[in-house]
Amino acid sequence: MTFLKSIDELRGVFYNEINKHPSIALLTHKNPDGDGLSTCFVLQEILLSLGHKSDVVTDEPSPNNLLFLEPDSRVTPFNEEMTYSLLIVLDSHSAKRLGRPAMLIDKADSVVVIDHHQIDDPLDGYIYNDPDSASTGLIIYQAFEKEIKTLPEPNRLFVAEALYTTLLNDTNRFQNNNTDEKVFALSKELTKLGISPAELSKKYLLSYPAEYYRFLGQALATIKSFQEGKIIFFNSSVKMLEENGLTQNDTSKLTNWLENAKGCEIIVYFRELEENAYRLSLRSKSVNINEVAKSFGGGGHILASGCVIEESLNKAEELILQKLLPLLDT
Ligand SMILES: [Mn+2]
Repeated sequence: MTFLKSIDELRGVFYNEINKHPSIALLTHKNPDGDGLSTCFVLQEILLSLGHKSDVVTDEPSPNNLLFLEPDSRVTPFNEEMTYSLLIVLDSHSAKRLGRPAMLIDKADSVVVIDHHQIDDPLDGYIYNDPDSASTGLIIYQAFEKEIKTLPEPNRLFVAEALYTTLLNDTNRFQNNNTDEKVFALSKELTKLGISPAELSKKYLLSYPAEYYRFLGQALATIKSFQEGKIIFFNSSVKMLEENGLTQNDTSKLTNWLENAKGCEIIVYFRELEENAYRLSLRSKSVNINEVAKSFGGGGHILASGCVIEESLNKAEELILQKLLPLLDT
């Protein structure tokens, strides 16, 4: 693999690769979100304006809170027969996070990765990774500002809205610690391009069906707190999803609802995938929980990570609590 050290290097590789390969697919991680999927759409628009057709390949339904970006008209569902010579992977750098579309890697001639997660088990390809960027969308704007500004309307407005969505998503609407000067600078640029921040914030937050809120209530009703509320655990079951007509896709971002819980340092959401298998979302205000996720084969960011544990809920909670308690002592 080759680590690209600057935006100029990334641009050089990008232009070289897109001109060399006859077919291009854009991929993001499993449980596509408002950063990964939105940046795929942005890059698809940029590529199109440069005369290159590309497919955004996903293997899952798009999340409800992105419906305003009309994802169904933009994605190509994965199938095992498909093949592309160039893959551009966004908001992820590891094959194990890509789900079934990872099968495209071996068939491809070249892979370019643009990401901002802590490096762990990277793909073989060109990698541009900037953990100091709050979203992958921020990197894309940095790299392709010129191309974005010269897009025709209404494509430019769509791209600006999608980029703002990456900020809403990855800063948890400007509440996470990664909300910095660069986030506001990009917000300003996007506002100048014509987005309505208030409208987008509402669309992104309020597009849930009533059943979602009932599910949320059920999940929040499982809250357990430890160490005087410094650690909060909660969970959801497959049954809760089924009785509300929802899918695993609807479990993303649930930790957001608890992020301002008074005195809370660490939140862990245990979502049941199947019997005795839980996917965990770990969120922290200050301590590094990426190491905890990594010790269970997962990863992510210093303050926001995830992993899967194949145990009963009780056992999974016990295992995690053992790892978390020493972190709060220091
Ligand atoms: Mn991201």
